Amino acid sequence: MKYYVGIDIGGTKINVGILNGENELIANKVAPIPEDKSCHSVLEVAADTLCLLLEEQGIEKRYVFSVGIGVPGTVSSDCRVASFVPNLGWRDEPVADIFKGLTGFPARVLQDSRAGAYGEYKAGSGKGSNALICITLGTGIGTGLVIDGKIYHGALLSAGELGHIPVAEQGRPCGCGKQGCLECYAAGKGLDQTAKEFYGGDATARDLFEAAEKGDEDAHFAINQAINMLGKVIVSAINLLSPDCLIFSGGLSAQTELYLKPLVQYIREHSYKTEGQRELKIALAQWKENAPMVGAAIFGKENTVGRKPMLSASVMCADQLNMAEELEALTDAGIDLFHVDVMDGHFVPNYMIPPEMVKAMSKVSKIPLDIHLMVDNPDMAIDMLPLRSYDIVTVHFETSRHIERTLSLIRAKGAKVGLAINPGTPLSAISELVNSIDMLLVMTVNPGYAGQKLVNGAFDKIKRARKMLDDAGRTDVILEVDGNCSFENIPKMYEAGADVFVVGTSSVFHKDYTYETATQKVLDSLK
Ligand code: S6P
Ligand code: MG
Repeated sequence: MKYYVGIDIGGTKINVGILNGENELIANKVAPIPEDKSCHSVLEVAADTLCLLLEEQGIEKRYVFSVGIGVPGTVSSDCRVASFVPNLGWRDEPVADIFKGLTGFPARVLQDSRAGAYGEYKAGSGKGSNALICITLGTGIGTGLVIDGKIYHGALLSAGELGHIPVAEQGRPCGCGKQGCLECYAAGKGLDQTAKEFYGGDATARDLFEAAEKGDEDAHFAINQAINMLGKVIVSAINLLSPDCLIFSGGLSAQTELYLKPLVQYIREHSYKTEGQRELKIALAQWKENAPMVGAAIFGKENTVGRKPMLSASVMCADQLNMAEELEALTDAGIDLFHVDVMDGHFVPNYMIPPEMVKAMSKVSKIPLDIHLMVDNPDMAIDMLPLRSYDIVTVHFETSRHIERTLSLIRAKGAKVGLAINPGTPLSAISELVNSIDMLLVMTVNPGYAGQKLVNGAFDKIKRARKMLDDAGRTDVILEVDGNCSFENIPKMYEAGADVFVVGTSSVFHKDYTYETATQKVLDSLK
């Protein structure tokens, strides 16, 4: 089971929600924006709220596939940095990286109104449309566009700023630095201002609507003026884009009789139409105030390459005389990594794959090498290995007196850092090292030979290993299992929390199957 998290960061509150694979909202939780509005503090609250929500729902962290974060401002094109969030005073904040640091979850960032539009397009009132405009009428005016199934950001990334179209010469000053912007008249803050001008003091838009309801002509007139301004701008957008769906959300859209209905009427009367043209669908947001959170979750899900099971083919089980052909056949079968066992006859009672052979393998294949060092002098072996940035070198905890130093030698050579433990080594022995590794290898047989039986308690140890990593906030560390990864055991190991399976004689090299059919059989069992 996988879950997808959506977080909507607003001006005053943070809405955190969890979706399942069917884009159904399982639960959400709202927290106030802290007094200190710095990016780190706000994300800390978001992270804590998420942890609490996961706990309440009994969802383990490892089942969280992705996180999408909606922010009220401009976002960089790589969806990681909030470039400008005026209401919170953020500039160039690496939101995705900060959140990953706090929780370990991979995150993607998106402007909130675009997130709202995407949520409605994917799972709400806009489902099935080809071009959608979603307008949030709140304190300001937020606009999200989805065109041909894609969020439209604009070449300069600022598409959809309808709220900042000028509607009055030398008009009211706007937070954007200009004057006379639409949202200074037709959104919540604009109507608040109008109410103040009418009634003075603390009057708000609510007073204006109440007066209009009671028949006050001036209030009515002022509201209709606002509607006309907004209507004109929306008609321009419709005439420019020819959408088939227009969605409204936000507090003001709940003013049905006095605001929304006359606005829709204005739009229908004034937008350009050809004869026989399909009717533009105009609807309220199905997800209401949850739309940006839901949209962010779906966006995160679609833009995250999350944890997926990977197969690492143990090349000591291949035909040693035809290694190049074997590597090719395994690649064609869909193997993700080549597991290379290096044994010195000391740490384990066997000899295997020397550095020269590793070098030859990395020359003929682009697939990452997953080098499993079972040697008494790992520092020397690391020094001899030819390594690429995407190769992983794994050292046994039991083989180094200064294990942290050994791990840093791998890091210094630019490769990924793995740490292995024998069946007899407790997880507590490596708890200090979780922040120094990219992969943890839990041995499910005693190292040395292929074709052995699983040791007792293997599944439980995998579970505890995953929990230890999750608890340390290292949900990104890959968990590998090695030894008797059979057709039968792999799904159970996956369920227990392993990501990478060293496949040997008990699955991919099983004598009754070709590499291709065996690989497929394993992958099918993990669907
Ligand atoms: C064993 C070695 C392993 C084996 C693998 C074989 O010391 O580290 O990588 O090659 O476990 O798999 P199987 O399916 O034969 O147990
Ligand atoms: Mg191995």
